[in-house]
Amino acid sequence: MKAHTRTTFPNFSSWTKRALLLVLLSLAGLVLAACGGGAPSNPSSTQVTLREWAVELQDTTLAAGTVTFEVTNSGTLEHNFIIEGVDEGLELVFPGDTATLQVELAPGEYKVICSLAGHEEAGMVTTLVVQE
Ligand SMILES: [Cu+2]
Repeated sequence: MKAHTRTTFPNFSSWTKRALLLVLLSLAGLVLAACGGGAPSNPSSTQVTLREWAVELQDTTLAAGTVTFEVTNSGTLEHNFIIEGVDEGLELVFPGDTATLQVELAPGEYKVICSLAGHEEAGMVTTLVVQE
């Protein structure tokens, strides 16, 4: 009998703790959900370097979602930045300039090129992998 009265209150207390924990966990879940699926692991922006003759990606694998590319042309010729299968691109980046491009990326494998005549063939091509 004594043991019973001793356990009743602690049981209630641990139930309260469990309920509080559940509330905290679901709040944490809401915060995570508010950030959007996949997006939290993406950097706010990623660097790209264009030069003769390469397209260099700081991150070759990104999570799906909104990505801002900061594209610097460190070469001596004009270049552009095209992600095949994505509507937007940077038509012309002058030597020494940095341009930004914000795009919405769906999961998949993308060919990234400079589409100026002969540049892709000369080596300005790389692959970007976008994961779910
Ligand atoms: Cu080029």
